[in-house]
Amino acid sequence: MHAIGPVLVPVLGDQLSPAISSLSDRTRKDTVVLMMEVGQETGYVRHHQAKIALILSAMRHFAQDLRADGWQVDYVRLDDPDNTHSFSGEVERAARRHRARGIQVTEPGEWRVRAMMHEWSATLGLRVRIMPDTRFICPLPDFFQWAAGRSELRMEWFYRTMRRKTGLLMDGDKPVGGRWNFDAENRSGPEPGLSPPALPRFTPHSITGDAITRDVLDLVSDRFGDHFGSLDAFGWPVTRQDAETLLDHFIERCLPHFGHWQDAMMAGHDTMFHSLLAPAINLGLLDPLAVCRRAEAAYRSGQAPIAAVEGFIRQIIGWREYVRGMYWLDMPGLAGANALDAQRPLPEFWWTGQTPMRCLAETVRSTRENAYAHHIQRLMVMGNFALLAGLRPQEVADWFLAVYADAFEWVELPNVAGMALHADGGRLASKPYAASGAYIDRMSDYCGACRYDVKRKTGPDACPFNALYWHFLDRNADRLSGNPRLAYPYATWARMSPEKRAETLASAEAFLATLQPAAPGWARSQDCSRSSNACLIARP
Ligand code: FAD
Ligand code: DLZ
Ligand code: SF4
Repeated sequence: MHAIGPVLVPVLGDQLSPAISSLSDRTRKDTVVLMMEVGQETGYVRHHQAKIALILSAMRHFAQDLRADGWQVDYVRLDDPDNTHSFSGEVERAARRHRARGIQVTEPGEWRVRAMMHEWSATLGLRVRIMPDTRFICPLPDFFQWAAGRSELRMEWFYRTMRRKTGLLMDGDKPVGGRWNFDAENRSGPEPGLSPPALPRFTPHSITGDAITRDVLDLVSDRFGDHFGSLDAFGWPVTRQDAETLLDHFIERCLPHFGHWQDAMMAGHDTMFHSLLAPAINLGLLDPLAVCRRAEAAYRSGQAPIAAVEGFIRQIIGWREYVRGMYWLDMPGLAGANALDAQRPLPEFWWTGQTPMRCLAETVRSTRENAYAHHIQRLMVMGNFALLAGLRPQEVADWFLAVYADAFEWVELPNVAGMALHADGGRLASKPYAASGAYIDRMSDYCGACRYDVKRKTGPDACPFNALYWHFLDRNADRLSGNPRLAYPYATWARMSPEKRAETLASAEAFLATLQPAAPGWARSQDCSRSSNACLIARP
């Protein structure tokens, strides 16, 4: 390629930050920004309709902002007849179009995409500079150094290094309030009369409407109307300004109660006191450190208690940064991990929501309507069920990647394979998050109106989580009974009479036999392994 033109800067759909590293040292006159709507990304899993709409609308708004700021933006739309529908195909076409002399790009959030980028230099014959994603607080080399030589990679220790590094909630070198972690004061179950605030909704429901979002919603319902989920309640922030408004709402109305009700679940209250900021942060509309500084300011001005603010900041500079490090440390193996040899197919009701188990039905409903469920619904309802029922990790991970607006593999996979399913053999969590119905009953108001009885242990009317819990421990005894954190439940299981144990296992087996496997094609329309580039086939 005869290259005399500008430097081409591809900006991916989750790199929508004006401070993105790939633009940091570029001049406007010598740069073409390339943004690409491609079938490969809309189709490598069959994303929730609202997730596609959110990303495409946010991309189009970001391109508009960049142009207004003087950048030349080459924007390839999904309906462009010449669209090759892959990042690599579009980068190649644009490099020719602009006779680019080189490519500069911020590292992507997915292993699959990084593998593509590594091929560009050879296939295009151009210099390709891949730059670190500086929106994360912990650079990957620092994370790898932190992990090197440690036998246990626990989030809590990593989190303390992040507190020291950022100075968040620190008094000199001491944590504010004398403790690093205030979880003991958090995590209450729901109380009668508790009324979480209504959420602000954004375009196109605002009075002025938003032509970009309306166009995108039409495009998505035309092209992806057969994907899981609904667009009816679409209200995600698609611009920086709207994301800031959501942040204001969270800081004022929700943060003061965030910790206390962090794990509580109430039917019909899909968002409780959660922030809903993950999509905006993951797309780049909000800076995670700035979000944490706003939360800290709320504590320092007396607007929110330390337990709430510490709990919230831990999720972002602790968990979020930690899972990102673990993803890059453990890929590509993490995508195929299955330490508990779980082989059951994903049940159909994960897509349809048609199950008499009210906790699961409520969570799938919220997921379908909003592309959202909060953390404890993801972990202790969907994840716990998948763990106890022994669902195949790769099918569970595909589901999570497809259905949530905030799902990108770097954050979704460690949470699913590591935190929820223990498929990584305990690298991320020191014990599986396994729980019987009693936990869900304590933390939610679901059980009262459920067709199952949470107090019954066995039989067709018993809450299925109860027998499944023991079935899980029993079938994994070789792998898990040596874990000191599971000594108590294993001792309890051992104390049960052989008859009671047999009845419990039979009850679990009877329930498992009723699960209908999902029809093929809900999550993926082609054979596409996460750790390969097999899904490069264009899917317009
Ligand atoms: P809040 O409850 O308000 O929390 C504040 C912020 O903390 C979030 O916005 C997020 O940025 C961060 N955060 C909290 N917990 C985690 C965590 N475990 N890992 C990383 N960041 C965290 N989060 C995603 O962003 N994308 C995913 O695909 C995703 N998949 C998940 C799958 C499973 C099985 C589990 C258990 C968790 C998953 N999470 C994921 C983490 C968490 O559930 C979501 O970040 C959170 O529910 C998003 O809603 P929120 O913005 O209202 O969060
Ligand atoms: C998730 C997604 C979707 C649905 N569509 C696009 C798209 O058309 N163009 C784009 O640049 N990015 C999209 N994305 C986000 C990418 O999948 C994401 O940037 C990579 O997976 C790297 O994290
Ligand atoms: Fe879920 Fe069991 Fe409670 Fe029903 S009884 S809502 S299945 S925990």
